[in-house]
Amino acid sequence: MDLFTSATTLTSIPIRDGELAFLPQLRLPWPNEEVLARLIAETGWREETVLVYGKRHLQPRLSAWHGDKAYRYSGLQLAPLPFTPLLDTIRRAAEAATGRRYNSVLLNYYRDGRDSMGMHSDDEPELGPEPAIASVSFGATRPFILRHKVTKETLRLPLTDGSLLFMAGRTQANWMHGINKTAKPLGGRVNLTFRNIA
Ligand SMILES: O=C(O)CCC(=O)C(=O)O
Ligand SMILES: [Mn+2]
Repeated sequence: MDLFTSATTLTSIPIRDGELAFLPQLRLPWPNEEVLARLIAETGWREETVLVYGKRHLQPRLSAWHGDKAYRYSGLQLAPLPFTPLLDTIRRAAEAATGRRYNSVLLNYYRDGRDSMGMHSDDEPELGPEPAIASVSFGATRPFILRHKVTKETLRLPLTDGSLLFMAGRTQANWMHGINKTAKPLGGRVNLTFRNIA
């Protein structure tokens, strides 16, 4: 895709009780494949354990947390790494596209279709009552599942290579989201969720 003629404005996705918008291609100074390869090679990936009902489990993906503030997530405290020039460039592109500022990013690396993320909301108190989250994806397309907490209405959004999904307003309060496992032979995918921690 020609980065200089691609759309640079978000398209709103109307949902009940929340705000969602999508940009098919975030404008960056490098091709998506190059960004994916560098993110995989240059990130200090960790295989984190989480506490589920008092038991420790290995998360089915690799992750890394960059920013100025520590972050508590499923009973673990992630010590932040500083923003790298690459992450800062992606952050500035995400800020330009969404009109919001972000001081932190959680990276997740789904090595293949067996890696996943369980249904959850990004509703930690330090994100505020209406968190603005810019979710940027590189590599294999994985469906992003959104489920309304009360109506159980379910949306399935394919997050394609180079895309940005913006979640804001009451989306985290009213919806859960996650990435399912799949038996399809898929390559790697890196997702970055830019957040603002108070
Ligand atoms: O990989 C994704 O698209 C979702 C990531 C996510 O929900 C998170 O980092 O909180
Ligand atoms: Mn999330």
